[in-house]
Amino acid sequence: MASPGELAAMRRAVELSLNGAYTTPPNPDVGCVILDATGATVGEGWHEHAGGPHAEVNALAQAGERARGGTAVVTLEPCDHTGRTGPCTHALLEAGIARVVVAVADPNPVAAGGAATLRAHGVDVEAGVLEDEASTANARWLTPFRTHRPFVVWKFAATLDGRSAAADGSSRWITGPEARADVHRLRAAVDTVVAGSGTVLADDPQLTARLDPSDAGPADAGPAGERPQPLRVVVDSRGRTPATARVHDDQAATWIATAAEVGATPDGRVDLAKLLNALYEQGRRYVLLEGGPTLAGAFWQAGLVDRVVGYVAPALLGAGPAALHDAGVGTIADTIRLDVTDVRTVGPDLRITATPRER
Ligand code: AOF
Ligand code: ZN
Repeated sequence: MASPGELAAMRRAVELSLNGAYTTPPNPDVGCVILDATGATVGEGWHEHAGGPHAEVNALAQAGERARGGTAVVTLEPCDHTGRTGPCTHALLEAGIARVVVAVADPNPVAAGGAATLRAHGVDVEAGVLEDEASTANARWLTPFRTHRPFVVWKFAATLDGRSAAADGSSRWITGPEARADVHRLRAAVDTVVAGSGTVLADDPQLTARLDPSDAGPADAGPAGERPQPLRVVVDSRGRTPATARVHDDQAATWIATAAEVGATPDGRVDLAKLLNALYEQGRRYVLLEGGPTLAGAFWQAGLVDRVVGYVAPALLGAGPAALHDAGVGTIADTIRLDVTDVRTVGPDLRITATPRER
Protein backbone atom coordinates (compact mmCIF):
# COMPACT_ATOMS: atom_id res chain seq x y z
CA MET A 1 0.00 0.00 0.00
CA ALA A 2 1.30 3.42 -0.93
CA SER A 3 1.55 5.71 2.12
CA PRO A 4 -0.18 9.12 2.21
CA GLY A 5 3.25 10.69 1.70
CA GLU A 6 3.85 8.54 -1.38
CA LEU A 7 0.43 9.43 -2.79
CA ALA A 8 1.19 13.13 -2.33
CA ALA A 9 4.57 12.59 -4.00
CA MET A 10 2.86 10.87 -6.95
CA ARG A 11 0.45 13.80 -7.33
CA ARG A 12 3.47 16.08 -7.40
CA ALA A 13 5.25 13.81 -9.91
CA VAL A 14 2.21 13.98 -12.23
CA GLU A 15 2.26 17.78 -11.96
CA LEU A 16 5.99 17.87 -12.71
CA SER A 17 5.56 15.59 -15.71
CA LEU A 18 3.44 18.22 -17.46
CA ASN A 19 6.31 20.72 -17.51
CA GLY A 20 7.72 18.91 -20.53
CA ALA A 21 4.52 18.81 -22.57
CA TYR A 22 5.78 20.94 -25.48
CA THR A 23 9.28 19.46 -25.67
CA THR A 24 9.07 15.75 -24.79
CA PRO A 25 7.23 14.48 -27.90
CA PRO A 26 7.70 11.92 -29.34
CA ASN A 27 8.82 10.70 -25.90
CA PRO A 28 6.52 10.39 -22.87
CA ASP A 29 5.78 13.05 -20.24
CA VAL A 30 7.25 11.63 -17.03
CA GLY A 31 7.72 13.05 -13.52
CA CYS A 32 9.66 11.68 -10.56
CA VAL A 33 9.98 12.53 -6.85
CA ILE A 34 12.65 11.02 -4.57
CA LEU A 35 11.81 10.56 -0.88
CA ASP A 36 14.57 9.82 1.63
CA ALA A 37 14.29 7.05 4.23
CA THR A 38 12.29 9.39 6.52
CA GLY A 39 9.79 10.27 3.74
CA ALA A 40 11.11 13.78 3.11
CA THR A 41 11.32 14.99 -0.50
CA VAL A 42 14.98 15.19 -1.54
CA GLY A 43 14.72 15.27 -5.33
CA GLU A 44 12.30 16.26 -8.07
CA GLY A 45 12.64 15.86 -11.80
CA TRP A 46 10.79 15.50 -15.03
CA HIS A 47 11.58 14.48 -18.56
CA GLU A 48 12.45 17.81 -20.15
CA HIS A 49 12.97 16.95 -23.78
CA ALA A 50 13.11 13.95 -26.08
CA GLY A 51 16.57 12.45 -26.16
CA GLY A 52 17.57 14.05 -22.85
CA PRO A 53 17.87 12.46 -19.40
CA HIS A 54 14.81 10.64 -18.15
CA ALA A 55 12.78 11.96 -15.22
CA GLU A 56 14.32 9.50 -12.74
CA VAL A 57 17.86 10.56 -13.63
CA ASN A 58 17.03 14.25 -13.18
CA ALA A 59 15.40 13.61 -9.79
CA LEU A 60 18.28 11.38 -8.62
CA ALA A 61 20.80 14.05 -9.60
CA GLN A 62 19.04 16.50 -7.30
CA ALA A 63 18.82 14.00 -4.43
CA GLY A 64 22.45 12.86 -4.62
CA GLU A 65 23.50 10.69 -1.64
CA ARG A 66 20.22 11.40 0.13
CA ALA A 67 18.52 8.94 -2.24
CA ARG A 68 20.26 5.97 -0.56
CA GLY A 69 17.67 3.77 1.19
CA GLY A 70 14.91 6.04 -0.14
CA THR A 71 11.90 5.73 -2.42
CA ALA A 72 11.51 6.79 -6.04
CA VAL A 73 7.97 7.81 -6.96
CA VAL A 74 7.61 7.86 -10.75
CA THR A 75 4.66 8.28 -13.13
CA LEU A 76 5.90 5.71 -15.69
CA GLU A 77 7.61 2.38 -15.08
CA PRO A 78 11.39 2.99 -15.15
CA CYS A 79 12.95 1.96 -18.44
CA ASP A 80 15.15 -1.10 -18.66
CA HIS A 81 16.84 -0.37 -21.96
CA THR A 82 19.75 1.57 -23.34
CA GLY A 83 18.25 3.96 -25.84
CA ARG A 84 19.43 7.49 -26.22
CA THR A 85 20.24 7.33 -22.49
CA GLY A 86 21.14 4.45 -20.14
CA PRO A 87 18.53 2.33 -18.32
CA CYS A 88 16.86 4.07 -15.37
CA THR A 89 16.75 0.72 -13.54
CA HIS A 90 20.57 0.88 -13.29
CA ALA A 91 20.53 4.50 -12.17
CA LEU A 92 18.02 3.67 -9.41
CA LEU A 93 20.01 0.63 -8.26
CA GLU A 94 23.28 2.56 -8.25
CA ALA A 95 21.70 5.32 -6.18
CA GLY A 96 20.67 2.72 -3.57
CA ILE A 97 16.91 3.25 -3.94
CA ALA A 98 15.07 0.69 -1.75
CA ARG A 99 11.51 1.16 -2.98
CA VAL A 100 9.95 2.29 -6.28
CA VAL A 101 6.34 3.46 -6.55
CA VAL A 102 5.04 3.45 -10.16
CA ALA A 103 1.79 4.77 -11.63
CA VAL A 104 1.65 3.31 -15.17
CA ALA A 105 3.35 0.25 -16.68
CA ASP A 106 5.47 1.02 -19.75
CA PRO A 107 3.61 -0.20 -22.88
CA ASN A 108 6.72 0.32 -25.02
CA PRO A 109 8.10 -3.22 -25.60
CA VAL A 110 11.62 -1.86 -26.16
CA ALA A 111 11.88 -0.21 -22.74
CA ALA A 112 9.47 -2.25 -20.58
CA GLY A 113 10.50 -4.71 -17.88
CA GLY A 114 11.89 -2.20 -15.39
CA ALA A 115 9.66 -3.31 -12.51
CA ALA A 116 10.72 -6.95 -12.87
CA THR A 117 14.41 -6.04 -13.09
CA LEU A 118 14.19 -3.87 -9.96
CA ARG A 119 12.37 -6.63 -8.04
CA ALA A 120 14.98 -9.14 -9.13
CA HIS A 121 17.57 -6.87 -7.48
CA GLY A 122 15.63 -6.76 -4.21
CA VAL A 123 13.87 -3.43 -4.70
CA ASP A 124 10.32 -3.23 -3.34
CA VAL A 125 8.18 -2.18 -6.33
CA GLU A 126 4.57 -1.08 -6.09
CA ALA A 127 2.77 -0.40 -9.39
CA GLY A 128 -0.60 1.10 -10.33
CA VAL A 129 -0.51 3.97 -7.81
CA LEU A 130 -2.72 6.88 -9.06
CA GLU A 131 -2.72 5.15 -12.43
CA ASP A 132 -5.73 7.08 -13.79
CA GLU A 133 -4.32 10.52 -13.04
CA ALA A 134 -0.93 9.62 -14.48
CA SER A 135 -2.52 8.02 -17.58
CA THR A 136 -4.53 11.17 -18.27
CA ALA A 137 -1.44 13.35 -17.93
CA ASN A 138 0.53 11.13 -20.32
CA ALA A 139 -2.43 10.27 -22.62
CA ARG A 140 -0.74 11.91 -25.58
CA TRP A 141 1.98 9.22 -25.46
CA LEU A 142 -0.03 6.26 -24.12
CA THR A 143 -3.09 6.46 -26.42
CA PRO A 144 -1.40 5.47 -29.71
CA PHE A 145 -0.13 2.20 -28.16
CA ARG A 146 -3.75 1.28 -27.37
CA THR A 147 -5.59 2.65 -30.42
CA HIS A 148 -2.98 2.25 -33.18
CA ARG A 149 -3.69 5.75 -34.35
CA PRO A 150 -2.17 9.12 -33.45
CA PHE A 151 -3.43 11.11 -30.46
CA VAL A 152 -5.67 13.89 -31.81
CA VAL A 153 -5.84 17.38 -30.30
CA TRP A 154 -8.49 19.68 -31.71
CA LYS A 155 -7.52 23.31 -31.34
CA PHE A 156 -9.79 26.28 -31.96
CA ALA A 157 -10.09 29.97 -31.16
CA ALA A 158 -13.37 31.71 -30.49
CA THR A 159 -14.91 34.72 -28.84
CA LEU A 160 -16.69 34.42 -25.51
CA ASP A 161 -19.95 34.07 -27.46
CA GLY A 162 -18.49 31.11 -29.36
CA ARG A 163 -17.77 32.65 -32.77
CA SER A 164 -14.64 31.87 -34.78
CA ALA A 165 -15.19 34.47 -37.50
CA ALA A 166 -17.25 37.60 -38.00
CA ALA A 167 -20.41 37.69 -40.11
CA ASP A 168 -18.38 38.76 -43.19
CA GLY A 169 -16.01 35.78 -42.72
CA SER A 170 -13.02 37.79 -41.43
CA SER A 171 -11.25 35.97 -38.61
CA ARG A 172 -7.83 37.62 -38.04
CA TRP A 173 -7.17 38.00 -35.18
CA ILE A 174 -9.65 36.78 -32.60
CA THR A 175 -7.02 35.96 -29.97
CA GLY A 176 -3.92 37.94 -29.03
CA PRO A 177 -0.26 37.36 -29.96
CA GLU A 178 0.41 35.34 -26.79
CA ALA A 179 -2.25 32.77 -27.72
CA ARG A 180 -0.95 32.63 -31.27
CA ALA A 181 2.59 32.02 -29.96
CA ASP A 182 1.18 29.25 -27.78
CA VAL A 183 -0.35 27.62 -30.87
CA HIS A 184 3.03 27.71 -32.57
CA ARG A 185 4.59 25.90 -29.59
CA LEU A 186 1.85 23.29 -29.88
CA ARG A 187 2.51 22.93 -33.61
CA ALA A 188 6.21 22.46 -32.86
CA ALA A 189 5.36 19.68 -30.40
CA VAL A 190 3.12 17.62 -32.69
CA ASP A 191 4.32 15.58 -35.67
CA THR A 192 1.29 16.23 -37.89
CA VAL A 193 -1.03 19.16 -38.52
CA VAL A 194 -4.40 18.46 -40.17
CA ALA A 195 -6.70 20.97 -41.86
CA GLY A 196 -9.56 20.78 -44.31
CA SER A 197 -9.43 21.96 -47.91
CA GLY A 198 -12.15 24.52 -47.09
CA THR A 199 -9.80 26.21 -44.64
CA VAL A 200 -6.93 26.12 -47.12
CA LEU A 201 -9.15 27.70 -49.79
CA ALA A 202 -10.56 30.33 -47.41
CA ASP A 203 -7.47 31.33 -45.36
CA ASP A 204 -4.47 29.94 -47.26
CA PRO A 205 -2.63 29.07 -44.00
CA GLN A 206 1.00 27.95 -43.99
CA LEU A 207 0.44 25.46 -41.13
CA THR A 208 4.05 25.53 -39.96
CA ALA A 209 5.44 26.11 -36.47
CA ARG A 210 6.99 29.57 -36.38
CA LEU A 211 8.50 30.14 -32.96
CA ASP A 212 9.79 33.31 -31.48
CA PRO A 213 13.62 32.97 -31.37
CA SER A 214 13.43 33.65 -27.61
CA ASP A 215 11.51 30.38 -27.22
CA ALA A 216 14.60 28.30 -26.57
CA GLY A 217 14.14 24.65 -27.41
CA PRO A 218 15.83 21.51 -26.19
CA ALA A 219 19.56 22.03 -25.90
CA ASP A 220 20.59 19.03 -27.98
CA ALA A 221 17.96 19.66 -30.63
CA GLY A 222 18.99 23.24 -31.27
CA PRO A 223 16.54 26.07 -30.82
CA ALA A 224 12.91 25.05 -30.84
CA GLY A 225 12.70 26.59 -34.30
CA GLU A 226 14.93 23.78 -35.53
CA ARG A 227 12.64 21.00 -34.39
CA PRO A 228 11.34 19.18 -37.46
CA GLN A 229 8.27 20.82 -38.91
CA PRO A 230 5.12 18.70 -38.61
CA LEU A 231 3.75 17.00 -41.68
CA ARG A 232 0.94 19.11 -43.14
CA VAL A 233 -2.12 17.08 -44.09
CA VAL A 234 -4.94 18.65 -46.07
CA VAL A 235 -8.12 16.57 -45.96
CA ASP A 236 -9.40 17.17 -49.45
CA SER A 237 -12.05 14.68 -50.66
CA ARG A 238 -12.05 15.90 -54.23
CA GLY A 239 -8.54 17.36 -54.59
CA ARG A 240 -9.55 21.03 -54.61
CA THR A 241 -6.31 22.37 -53.07
CA PRO A 242 -4.67 24.69 -55.61
CA ALA A 243 -1.02 24.15 -56.53
CA THR A 244 -0.38 27.75 -55.52
CA ALA A 245 -1.59 27.25 -51.91
CA ARG A 246 0.97 28.14 -49.20
CA VAL A 247 0.82 24.59 -47.82
CA HIS A 248 2.80 23.69 -50.94
CA ASP A 249 5.78 25.86 -49.96
CA ASP A 250 9.12 24.24 -49.15
CA GLN A 251 8.91 24.78 -45.37
CA ALA A 252 7.47 21.35 -44.54
CA ALA A 253 6.21 18.18 -46.20
CA THR A 254 2.55 18.14 -47.24
CA TRP A 255 0.10 15.36 -47.97
CA ILE A 256 -3.12 16.19 -49.80
CA ALA A 257 -5.25 13.31 -48.51
CA THR A 258 -8.05 12.56 -50.98
CA ALA A 259 -10.93 10.11 -50.67
CA ALA A 260 -9.55 8.19 -53.67
CA GLU A 261 -6.23 7.62 -51.93
CA VAL A 262 -7.28 7.15 -48.30
CA GLY A 263 -10.72 5.58 -48.68
CA ALA A 264 -14.16 7.18 -48.74
CA THR A 265 -17.15 7.29 -46.41
CA PRO A 266 -20.53 6.41 -48.01
CA ASP A 267 -21.11 10.11 -48.71
CA GLY A 268 -17.80 10.47 -50.53
CA ARG A 269 -15.78 12.20 -47.80
CA VAL A 270 -12.31 11.11 -46.65
CA ASP A 271 -12.66 8.24 -44.16
CA LEU A 272 -10.99 9.83 -41.12
CA ALA A 273 -10.39 6.58 -39.21
CA LYS A 274 -8.53 5.27 -42.27
CA LEU A 275 -6.63 8.54 -42.54
CA LEU A 276 -5.45 8.24 -38.93
CA ASN A 277 -4.53 4.60 -39.39
CA ALA A 278 -2.49 5.52 -42.46
CA LEU A 279 -0.72 8.27 -40.51
CA TYR A 280 0.04 5.78 -37.70
CA GLU A 281 1.53 3.39 -40.26
CA GLN A 282 3.73 6.28 -41.40
CA GLY A 283 5.02 6.64 -37.83
CA ARG A 284 2.85 9.63 -36.87
CA ARG A 285 1.72 9.71 -33.21
CA TYR A 286 0.51 13.25 -32.43
CA VAL A 287 -1.96 15.17 -34.58
CA LEU A 288 -3.05 18.77 -34.20
CA LEU A 289 -6.44 19.24 -35.86
CA GLU A 290 -6.69 22.87 -36.86
CA GLY A 291 -10.11 22.99 -38.52
CA GLY A 292 -12.08 24.24 -40.13
CA PRO A 293 -15.45 23.70 -38.49
CA THR A 294 -16.72 21.10 -40.99
CA LEU A 295 -13.67 18.87 -40.69
CA ALA A 296 -13.68 19.27 -36.90
CA GLY A 297 -17.35 18.22 -36.89
CA ALA A 298 -16.51 15.14 -38.93
CA PHE A 299 -13.75 14.17 -36.48
CA TRP A 300 -16.21 14.48 -33.58
CA GLN A 301 -18.85 12.46 -35.45
CA ALA A 302 -16.29 9.72 -35.91
CA GLY A 303 -15.27 9.90 -32.22
CA LEU A 304 -11.68 10.63 -33.15
CA VAL A 305 -10.84 13.61 -30.92
CA ASP A 306 -8.80 12.91 -27.78
CA ARG A 307 -8.29 16.41 -26.41
CA VAL A 308 -9.62 19.93 -26.94
CA VAL A 309 -7.53 23.07 -26.61
CA GLY A 310 -9.80 26.11 -26.89
CA TYR A 311 -8.51 29.66 -26.89
CA VAL A 312 -11.34 31.93 -25.81
CA ALA A 313 -10.99 35.66 -26.34
CA PRO A 314 -12.80 38.05 -23.98
CA ALA A 315 -14.59 39.55 -26.98
CA LEU A 316 -18.03 39.35 -28.56
CA LEU A 317 -19.14 39.16 -32.19
CA GLY A 318 -22.85 38.48 -31.87
CA ALA A 319 -22.93 36.90 -35.32
CA GLY A 320 -20.67 34.70 -37.44
CA PRO A 321 -19.76 31.03 -37.70
CA ALA A 322 -18.83 28.80 -34.75
CA ALA A 323 -15.63 26.75 -34.46
CA LEU A 324 -17.59 23.52 -34.84
CA HIS A 325 -20.27 22.59 -37.40
CA ASP A 326 -22.40 19.50 -37.32
CA ALA A 327 -20.66 17.35 -34.74
CA GLY A 328 -23.53 14.86 -34.94
CA VAL A 329 -25.46 16.37 -32.03
CA GLY A 330 -29.16 16.83 -32.84
CA THR A 331 -30.62 16.93 -29.36
CA ILE A 332 -29.49 18.04 -25.93
CA ALA A 333 -29.19 14.46 -24.69
CA ASP A 334 -26.41 13.93 -27.23
CA THR A 335 -24.32 16.90 -26.07
CA ILE A 336 -20.61 16.12 -26.19
CA ARG A 337 -19.54 16.53 -22.56
CA LEU A 338 -15.94 17.30 -21.69
CA ASP A 339 -13.87 17.21 -18.52
CA VAL A 340 -11.67 20.26 -18.09
CA THR A 341 -8.08 19.32 -17.25
CA ASP A 342 -6.49 22.77 -17.31
CA VAL A 343 -7.53 26.43 -17.48
CA ARG A 344 -5.11 29.31 -17.71
CA THR A 345 -4.79 32.79 -19.11
CA VAL A 346 -2.55 33.31 -22.11
CA GLY A 347 -2.09 37.05 -22.45
CA PRO A 348 -5.62 38.49 -22.41
CA ASP A 349 -7.18 35.21 -23.53
CA LEU A 350 -8.28 32.04 -21.76
CA ARG A 351 -6.93 28.64 -22.71
CA ILE A 352 -9.15 25.72 -21.77
CA THR A 353 -7.87 22.15 -22.14
CA ALA A 354 -10.46 19.38 -21.88
CA THR A 355 -10.98 15.74 -22.73
CA PRO A 356 -14.20 14.15 -23.99
CA ARG A 357 -16.04 11.90 -21.55
CA GLU A 358 -16.51 8.28 -22.52
CA ARG A 359 -19.84 7.95 -24.38
C1 AOF B 1 11.57 9.12 -21.60
N1 AOF B 1 11.60 9.84 -20.45
O1 AOF B 1 11.48 10.01 -18.23
C2 AOF B 1 11.16 7.88 -19.20
C3 AOF B 1 11.10 7.12 -20.43
O2 AOF B 1 14.16 7.76 -26.43
P1 AOF B 1 14.86 7.09 -25.28
O3 AOF B 1 15.96 6.20 -25.69
O4 AOF B 1 15.27 8.12 -24.25
O5 AOF B 1 13.83 6.11 -24.57
C4 AOF B 1 12.51 6.42 -24.47
C5 AOF B 1 11.71 5.30 -23.78
O6 AOF B 1 12.07 5.15 -22.42
C6 AOF B 1 10.25 5.68 -23.77
O7 AOF B 1 9.61 5.28 -24.95
C7 AOF B 1 9.71 4.95 -22.53
O8 AOF B 1 9.31 3.64 -22.88
C8 AOF B 1 10.92 4.88 -21.60
N2 AOF B 1 10.83 5.77 -20.43
N3 AOF B 1 11.33 7.80 -21.58
O9 AOF B 1 11.75 9.68 -22.68
C9 AOF B 1 11.42 9.28 -19.25
N4 AOF B 1 10.99 7.29 -18.00
ZN1 ZN C 1 14.49 5.77 -18.30
